[in-house]
Amino acid sequence: MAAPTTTADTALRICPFCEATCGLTLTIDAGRITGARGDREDVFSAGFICPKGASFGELDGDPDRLTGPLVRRDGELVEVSWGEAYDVVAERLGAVVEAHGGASVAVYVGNPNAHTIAGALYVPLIVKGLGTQQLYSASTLDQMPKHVSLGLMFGNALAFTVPDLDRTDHLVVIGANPLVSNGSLATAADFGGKLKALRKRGGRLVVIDPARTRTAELADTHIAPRPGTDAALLLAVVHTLFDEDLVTLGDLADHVVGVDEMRMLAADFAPEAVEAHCGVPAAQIRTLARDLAAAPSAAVYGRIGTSTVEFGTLGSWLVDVVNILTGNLDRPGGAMFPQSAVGPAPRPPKPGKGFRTGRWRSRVSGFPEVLSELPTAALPEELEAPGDDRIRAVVTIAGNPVLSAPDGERLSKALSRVDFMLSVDPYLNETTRHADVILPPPPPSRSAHFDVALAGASVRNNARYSPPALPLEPGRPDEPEILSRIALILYGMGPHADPALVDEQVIAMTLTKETADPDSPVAGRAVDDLVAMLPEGRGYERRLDMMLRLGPYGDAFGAEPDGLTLERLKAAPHGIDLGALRPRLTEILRTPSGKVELVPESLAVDVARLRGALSRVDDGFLLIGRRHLRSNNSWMHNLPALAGGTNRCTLQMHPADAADLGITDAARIKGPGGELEAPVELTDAMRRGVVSLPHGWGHDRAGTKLSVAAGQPGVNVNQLNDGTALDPLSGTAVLNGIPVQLSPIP
Ligand SMILES: Nc1nc2c(c(=O)[nH]1)N[C@H]1C(S)=C(S)[C@@H](COP(=O)(O)OP(=O)(O)OC[C@H]3O[C@@H](n4cnc5c(=O)[nH]c(N)nc54)[C@H](O)[C@@H]3O)O[C@H]1N2
Ligand SMILES: Nc1nc2c(c(=O)[nH]1)N[C@H]1C(S)=C(S)[C@@H](COP(=O)(O)OP(=O)(O)OC[C@H]3O[C@@H](n4cnc5c(=O)[nH]c(N)nc54)[C@H](O)[C@@H]3O)O[C@H]1N2
Ligand code: SF4
Ligand SMILES: [Mo]
Repeated sequence: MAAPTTTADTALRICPFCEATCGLTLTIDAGRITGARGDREDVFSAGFICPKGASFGELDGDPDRLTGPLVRRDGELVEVSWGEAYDVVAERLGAVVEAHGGASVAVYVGNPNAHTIAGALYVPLIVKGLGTQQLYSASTLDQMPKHVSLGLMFGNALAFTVPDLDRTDHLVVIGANPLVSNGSLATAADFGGKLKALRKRGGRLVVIDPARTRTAELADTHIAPRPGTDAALLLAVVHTLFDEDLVTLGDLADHVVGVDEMRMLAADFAPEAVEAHCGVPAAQIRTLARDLAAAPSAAVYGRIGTSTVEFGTLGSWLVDVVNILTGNLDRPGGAMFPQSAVGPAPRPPKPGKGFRTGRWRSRVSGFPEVLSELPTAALPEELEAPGDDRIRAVVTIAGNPVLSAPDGERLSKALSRVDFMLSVDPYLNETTRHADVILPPPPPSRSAHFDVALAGASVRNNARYSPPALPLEPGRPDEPEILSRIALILYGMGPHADPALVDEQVIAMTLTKETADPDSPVAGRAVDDLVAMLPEGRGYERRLDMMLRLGPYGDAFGAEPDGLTLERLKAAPHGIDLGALRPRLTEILRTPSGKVELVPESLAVDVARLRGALSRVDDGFLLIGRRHLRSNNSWMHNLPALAGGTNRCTLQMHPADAADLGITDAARIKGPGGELEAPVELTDAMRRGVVSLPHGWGHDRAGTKLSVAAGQPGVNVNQLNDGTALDPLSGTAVLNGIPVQLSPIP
């Protein structure tokens, strides 16, 4: 018997597959990832892992992952060398930009960009390089309402209010299912364990969800409202707090304006006035308010079910209004502001410019820009619309909007007609099959990792860095290099220029600005001296080091000798714990008044729209979504270990509803955008009148390379949605609470 030629090895790697950011220990054998387990010494996740993380090796080594670039020749996508692929991008994207300007290029940015260094540090440079106002992302299918409400209330659209899970006495989860999603905009490994610990220390958990989810099963109280009614429900909680004299601002009193306006705004939202609309008894709403007010500390936490709905911005806002009126914002056990190690160092309090939307508008429907983005639900119409200022080319980076966004068929057709489409994506899937060039990043084992985007949403401050677990294959670029080369093309330097130039330019610009800012930790210092202190090596490492050193825990380039640098972080492979969340409202506030604006004007105006909806009590059946522990939006159905079993694309409905309609095994579902047929799963966990179908399925299209997913394609729920229903303040698509008609399939 031949002796083994290699020995098994291990490497630490933060998992990039959801917001929990668990530290994993990967097993490596013969240059492949053969296993993954939770890293017990990780300062943040302490050994937690879920089925997706455990499948790291399978995902990393999926034979359907693209190993090299594809370029369309005579209608067919063929493999070419990296050099050739970049040349095609330079020529074709360059031609579009030269003839029509970067503004004629639309960019779609998908969810995994929130989980990669490349997404955080390089995607913005491409958007800037184009100078386009045609920016679309998964945010308008997700959390944009929260950005808007945070922007309006605090003057800071990125300052997430996160429940202090480890210390709260009373948690209200509305429209989230963290036992399955593993938490979102509340970065916590082992969310379920934290909820169990809350109950064990005598705290209470309330879950508000039309479905009795796994999270609801764990709760003391489960409230099951009609979908789409969270804003009315929360406004009735606000009403009750005023009505029963339960408002206690505590330490917030000096920092909040608009309390009286809030009282008036909530005046006609008594629990008794909304109970029919919400489908929740008034007494239950009053109890919800009283318990929140009585708890020593409490936090309301809302997510997808509160966000991707008709009144998404109002609901997201009211979550924090309740946190404020019960005195729970910015205090331990309440809703707090995390402090990212790569965020800016705190500056002295000062009034800001506030938050504005609508600096430009979409061409067809006139939707306002929000955080420089237009609604993804409007992308099909924007692509179809003729005119000299029409979209000529599309770039997608880590996104699959054909399945994730409303009316993918229409989007699919429109994408097939643009002059040029470039996708940066490891898979040939429902969206990228339309591309003229696909540039695949290497598998995650060969990328470095730092959670730039998620560190600002963590329930405990921490910093962790994983270098690549395996080296890049010879000749294969990593994603920072791929995106840098696209940026170089847009800067007019050509794709073969040194990608380090991109990073050096960012570094020079950032340090020039910082050294000129009297409130910066490096105020007045010489840029060259600071640049000389950055480590040799890859540009992203130099940039991360710069960000850490300028950040709130940083060494300020030597001025704080014990402070954080990338080198120090690398010396702590299980991460550095930076402590529990601490109050920091005054650092956050950048409203013109310098106070929390409890009732921003545009929100007060939108309450009138909500008032108009209260008379709606019975829309027939309403469709909502759901996630599965072994899913990740549209892109993990190709792994045998994750797809199949209970992770299937079924319509869940209450047995009594099914009996009424004569539905047994399968149903036809008709929505505003189309019709589908799906197998039915009967469960009394669904509220009567509500059905649920997961998203990310519908892998039955020609021209993709998803051999496992194609075997069990499921149907695309978003085909039921025509995309016309939007939350107007944020441009976010309504993905929950869609009216549908159901009929049996004989
Ligand atoms: N396993 C797994 N994990 C994931 C993902 C995945 O696909 N699979 N996706 C990741 C992503 S991109 C995100 S954004 C997060 C999302 O994280 P979560 O928001 O926690 O995930 P969901 O499971 O969508 O939970 C939304 C809940 O809202 C409920 N709901 C629907 N409509 C309403 C309503 O009108 N009111 C109320 N109160 N509830 C409603 C649904 O029944 C559902 O239980 O999950 C992330 N994690
Ligand atoms: N009906 C309904 N629709 C929904 C939702 C819902 O709850 N209900 N949820 C919405 C939410 S919250 C979200 S976030 C969106 C997600 O919307 P998208 O981000 O558009 O969709 P994903 O399925 O996450 O697609 C991710 C893409 O990134 C690629 N990818 C994976 N890793 C990498 C990487 O490291 N680099 C690059 N370049 N590419 C990579 C994958 O191959 C895939 O093509 O879907 C939304 N759609
Ligand atoms: S919970 Fe999220 S971060 Fe943790 S192992 Fe699972 S997918 Fe990875
Ligand atoms: Mo998301």
